[in-house]
Amino acid sequence: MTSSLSLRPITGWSGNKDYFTFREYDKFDPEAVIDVLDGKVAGVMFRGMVAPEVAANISQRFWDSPHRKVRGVEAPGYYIGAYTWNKPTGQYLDEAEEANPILRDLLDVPNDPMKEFYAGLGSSLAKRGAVVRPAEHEGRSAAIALFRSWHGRGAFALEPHDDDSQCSDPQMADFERNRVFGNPIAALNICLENEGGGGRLVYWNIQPDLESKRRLGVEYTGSPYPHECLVDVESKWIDVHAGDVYVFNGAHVHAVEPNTTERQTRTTLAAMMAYADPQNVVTWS
Ligand SMILES: O=C(O)CCC(=O)C(=O)O
Repeated sequence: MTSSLSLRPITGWSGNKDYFTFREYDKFDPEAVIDVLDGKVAGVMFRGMVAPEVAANISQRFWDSPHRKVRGVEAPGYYIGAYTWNKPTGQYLDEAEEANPILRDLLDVPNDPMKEFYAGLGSSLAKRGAVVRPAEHEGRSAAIALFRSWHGRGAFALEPHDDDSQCSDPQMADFERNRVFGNPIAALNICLENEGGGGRLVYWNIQPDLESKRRLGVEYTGSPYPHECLVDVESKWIDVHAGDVYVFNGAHVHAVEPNTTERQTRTTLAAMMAYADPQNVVTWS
């Protein structure tokens, strides 16, 4: 049962108006992604970065795949890939090892947007003496991506959550990702389909502090934050269309708005990344 104590407003860090914005671009600019990694801006949106036929081709491959799985109550929907949330390192890496060949096969298409994204980001980081690569542990690697289609039927298709709490999960203390904790978490999302209305990203101007996370029991999971705790927090509702690629600081509480009808589907291809040290941006899913 939720106590009135846990429903107190969330406290934490909020950015000023120069920071708390989603900068819009009409083509990919990897330097803008580095601004998110550096914590200079909350989010960046590359409108129409993926051509409609490429997005449609990849989303069709997702829906047709025999490897598509159902995800449970914490984030209802369908997915292909592996996710780190609330599990030990060994389990995640086993799942990543199984998922990576499937993901490579699904993305073996002309103009793979992940390849384009990492090639651009890699070149920009190289000028700073840094690389982007999957997080590792004892010679094993993180999953390269995660396909998802959220289908929560409540106030949100995906409940309000943050992406940085899980980086301090003791179950994964030995995983290289643990080194990113405290740095901005850049959440990469490539929208493959979102026909009709709804499906916006809801993004609150708060990075919850440890006291709030502990009070709500989300210190290591970052999920879910009760809606009641967020009503007074500034928010942005970001329109998302097929072909858009967006990157935002996942340490802020965020959620996904439901589509307007149950038959609509909103499918994205995602990964997360952050500096483990000044020379290494590591990725995971
Ligand atoms: O689909 C989106 O726009 C955001 C997804 C998200 O919040 C997540 O995967 O943590």
